[in-house]
Amino acid sequence: MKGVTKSFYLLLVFVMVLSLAACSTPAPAAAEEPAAPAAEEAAPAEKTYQDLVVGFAQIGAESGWRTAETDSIKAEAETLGVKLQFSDAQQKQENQIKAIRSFIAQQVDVIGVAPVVETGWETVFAEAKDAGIPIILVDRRADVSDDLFASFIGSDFVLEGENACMEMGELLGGAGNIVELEGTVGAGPAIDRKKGFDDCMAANYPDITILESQTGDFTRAKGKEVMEAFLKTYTGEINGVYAHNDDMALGAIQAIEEAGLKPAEDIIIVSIDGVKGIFEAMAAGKANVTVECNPLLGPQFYEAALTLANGGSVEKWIKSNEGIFRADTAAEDLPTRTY
Ligand code: GZL
Repeated sequence: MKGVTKSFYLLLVFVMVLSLAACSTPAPAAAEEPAAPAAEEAAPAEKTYQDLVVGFAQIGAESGWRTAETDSIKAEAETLGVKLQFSDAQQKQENQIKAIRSFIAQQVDVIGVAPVVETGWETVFAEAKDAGIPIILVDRRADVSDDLFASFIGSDFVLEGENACMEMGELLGGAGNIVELEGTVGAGPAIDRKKGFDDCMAANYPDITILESQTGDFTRAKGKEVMEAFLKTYTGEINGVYAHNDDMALGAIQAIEEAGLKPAEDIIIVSIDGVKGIFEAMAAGKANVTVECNPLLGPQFYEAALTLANGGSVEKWIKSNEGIFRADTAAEDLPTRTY
C-alpha cells in the first residue's frame, strides 16, 4: 500500500508543478499586428457640377429646333452651376474646329459638339483625346472611330424618316407624287432621315413617286425657295411634301399658299422636329404631321459630362425618346409644347 501512496503523491506533485508552469508561462505574445499600411494617397475628391468646366461647340441658329437646343444647353448650365464656354459656329465646320481647339487650350473637363456635317473630325478629336478631354456628340453624329468620342446623345434619325414615310403613305392613300426637302448636305440627320424615308417608300409604297429631292439646308427661307422651284417645275403634279425639318416645311407652306394652293389639303405636309410653329400650322389646318425630335438635351448632356469628368463611363448612344403628332390633336398639344 505504502508504495502505491508514494507514487500517488509523486504524480500529484508532478501534476501540480505542470499546472503552475502552465499558469506562469506567459501566453504567447499575440502575433504582432502588421503595421497599418501607410495611408494610401487620398483619391481626388469627386467633381460636382459646380466644379465642372465644359466647352460646347454649337452649329449656329439655323432653325427653331437649334435655338431650342442652345437654350437648353445654356439654361441647364445656369441651373446646375456648370462653367460653360459656348461657341456659335455660324454653320461653319472650321469655326467648330477652332472652338474645340480653344477648349483644349483652356483644358476644359469635357467638350460637347453638334457636328454640322459627319466628316472631317478625326484630327481635332484625336487632339482632344491626346489632351485627355472626352468628347460628347450632341444631336448629330460624326464619322469617326468609336475611341474618338465618349457618347452620342440624340435621336434615331432613320426611324424618324421611316415614321414620316408611314404617315405620308397613309395620308396619300398609298399613291401619288411627292417632293422632298433635305437638310444640310452631309449632316447626319439629313443623310439618315432621307435613308429612312426613301427606303421605307420603296419597300411599302411602290405607287408613291418622289419627283425630286433637294436640300433646303434646314432653314425656312431656303425651304420656301426650293418649294417655289418645285411648284413651277411640277405644276399640278405634287400631292405631298416631306421636309427633313419643320422650318423648311413652314417655308414650303408659305410657297404653296403664294401659289394659290391649300397646304395640308391640296398638298400633304409631313415634317420632323415638333417645334411650336408646326403645331400652330397644324392647328390652323396648314400642316398634317410632325415627327418629334427632342432638342432639350441639356440635362442628359451635363449628366454624362459629370460622369466622364469623374472618370466614369456612359452609354455609347444615349437615345432620345420621341412621339408623332398629328393635326387632329395639335390645338390641345400646343400649350404643352416647350420649344
Ligand atoms: C436634329 C438636328 C436638326 C434638326 C434641325 O438632331 O440636328 O438640325 O432637325 C436642325 O431643325 O437644324
